[in-house]
Amino acid sequence: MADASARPANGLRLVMLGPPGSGKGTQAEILAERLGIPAISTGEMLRRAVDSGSALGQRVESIMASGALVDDETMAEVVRERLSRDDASDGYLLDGYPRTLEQADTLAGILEDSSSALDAVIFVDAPEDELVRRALARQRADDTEQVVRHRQEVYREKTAPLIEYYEGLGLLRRVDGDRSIEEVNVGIREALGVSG
Ligand code: B4P
Repeated sequence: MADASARPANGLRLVMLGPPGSGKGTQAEILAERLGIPAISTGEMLRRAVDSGSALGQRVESIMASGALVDDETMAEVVRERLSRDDASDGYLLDGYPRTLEQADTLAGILEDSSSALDAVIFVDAPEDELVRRALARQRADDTEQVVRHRQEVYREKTAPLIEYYEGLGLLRRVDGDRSIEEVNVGIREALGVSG
């Protein structure tokens, strides 16, 4: 990637990748605020759709509750629409998307259509026992132990291949997520070469 420090921070296009419970949502919000770019969490968007009872929410509610992934076509529509909004025209931090190789292809297409490119993919990881502990401590509706374990399996099967994919593109920045929230945040900023 181009050295992130060589560009204005608010022009960055970033992806936050990691297993459920790795802290990616937590870190995305802190980092996006510091960089002045929107944090776009597909998990959060889907939860809001479920809460509002919209057609999308009704379609995805049981899928999310089971720990499975929402289908790639639906996610493509959701993300394409969100990234077309004005606030995403000058950078964003995608949290939880892409989650499959097909979604990575879709994102590559969206970027190509707008003649833009990703600057970096931040990969935050932690041991599975810690991931499960965090998710269970959070007690969200989709955080029962069975669902949490299933989400880890889905991650290993469908999302983990993205690590190699983005490594191959020279975009991957690995950060140890098994530390305090502040320490992880410092690690991410060091990995990106952004100060502050
Ligand atoms: P997400 O909302 O993305 O859920 P998540 O993977 O658990 O991550 P989240 O960001 O919320 O939690 P975090 O690790 O920050 O997805 C939910 C569901 O939506 C998916 O299962 C799927 O069904 C659907 N979905 C979303 N995107 C999709 C896509 N692209 N394709 C298909 N389906 C999709 O934090 C976890 C907990 O750890 C928090 O309580 C936090 O406070 C704590 N924590 C964070 N950092 C910590 C640290 N350093 N130390 C201690 N605790 C920490």
